[in-house]
Amino acid sequence: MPYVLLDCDNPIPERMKHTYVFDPEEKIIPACNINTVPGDMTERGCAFAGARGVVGGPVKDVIHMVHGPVGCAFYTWGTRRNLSDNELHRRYCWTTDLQESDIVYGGEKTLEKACLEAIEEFPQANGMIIYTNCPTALIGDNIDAVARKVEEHMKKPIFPINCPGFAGVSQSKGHHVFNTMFYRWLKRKREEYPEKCLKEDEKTPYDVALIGDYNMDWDVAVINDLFERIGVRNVVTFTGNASMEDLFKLPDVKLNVVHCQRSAEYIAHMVKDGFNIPFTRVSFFGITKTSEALYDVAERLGIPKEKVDKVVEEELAAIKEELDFYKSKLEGKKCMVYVGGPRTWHWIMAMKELGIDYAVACCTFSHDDDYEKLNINLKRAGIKDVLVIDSPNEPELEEAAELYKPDFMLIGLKERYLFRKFGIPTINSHSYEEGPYAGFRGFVNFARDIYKAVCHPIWNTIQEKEAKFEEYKVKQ
Ligand code: CFM
Repeated sequence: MPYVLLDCDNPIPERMKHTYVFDPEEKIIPACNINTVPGDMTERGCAFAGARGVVGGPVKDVIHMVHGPVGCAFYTWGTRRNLSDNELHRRYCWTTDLQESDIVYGGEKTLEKACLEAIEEFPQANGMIIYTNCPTALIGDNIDAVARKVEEHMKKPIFPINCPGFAGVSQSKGHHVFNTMFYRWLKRKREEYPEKCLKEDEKTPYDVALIGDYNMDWDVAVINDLFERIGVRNVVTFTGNASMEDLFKLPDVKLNVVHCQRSAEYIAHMVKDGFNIPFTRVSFFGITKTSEALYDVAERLGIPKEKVDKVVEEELAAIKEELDFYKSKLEGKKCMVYVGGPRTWHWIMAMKELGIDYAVACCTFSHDDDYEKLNINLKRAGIKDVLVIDSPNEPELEEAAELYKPDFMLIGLKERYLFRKFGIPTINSHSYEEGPYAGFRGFVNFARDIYKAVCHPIWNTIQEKEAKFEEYKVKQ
């Protein structure tokens, strides 16, 4: 039986179907993307956070107006380190700061006033995204009507998105809602603003859109550089460092290249159905995956393989020495990974390339297809006995760490202090320590950050202290 019940889950046995030990001979998909069981202190985020913080937030040149109480606006304002080259981006937090009287009498007027004020204050903004959250969705404020009215005044595109926190079981629902609503809106708006679309004579046979990359620490710059060198032009990234105008060009390319296949594959499907543009799924983490991605994109666009050979060769030569050094330090170490979902499998080969054992994989909001990919990639890498936990809570993470004794954890900001107190080095795997981590050169940064965490002398000091303490206890 591959499913396991961790000791801490004795009071909530429902958690057993979320927890399994990977066995390549068995086809296991855990219970996932379902309601959290009462009593399980989940670490999941809300649907609003998925829409505002993950997919919408990186759009760099718009006013992100959060219609609701100020807390949701502030919490999703500065939580991810997605960078851009626009001065407006992430320097300001816009919200209607809803009060009790708005809840009683309706908040539409307050929203309209806030939008008009923001437009006046920030004439450089090239549009607006208006988000609802739980209270404004509950009272039924019509943000679409307000958006239409304000857009007449602003004369720039305004995208209203109704995605309150309670729209789904996790932030993953927010990704989905953003994709769907944005696509439908974009299809209409392209007719209203034809000048923002790519003209026929501006198109090339080598145009792609990178779907589902949010420019963590300039990952997009690394990917764009590789694309350029093999002769591919990235017209727009959905949504890392994207401007509103860039996003209008999403359906004007030859191929969509999907990086994060959880948060953004939805829109790739819709663009395929609506505009007949094919898409391909890739990963840009580690040597194998990045090379495969480049060969795949080149093949689909009719670019000769030799062109990619040359770039891969150059890149490998450039990173070899440094990478060999980190590998020599990290070989045989054991890792535990806890991220949203896709990166658990994006990083399997990357860890293998560094000689690291992959021991535990935890996902906050994965769906069936993510677990399928996790299992396929583990199998392909010849790894077994990996403990997998869907939407883990803190006691489960602690127990997993206790059982598997990882040498380090690829984990987020919320959990890292706890595990550091346990003496386990951690690397910020969401917005990175010092990225970019994508592509060949990014992989060296990733390896360096793991090395810096794992081989830091502080851990010896702790071990010495612990040994002394043990000695002391024996003497007592
Ligand atoms: Fe996609 Fe992401 Fe991820 Fe994600 Fe995220 Fe993220 Fe993630 Mo943190 S979009 S699903 S909601 S790859 S912020 S850049 S690292 S949990 S595995």
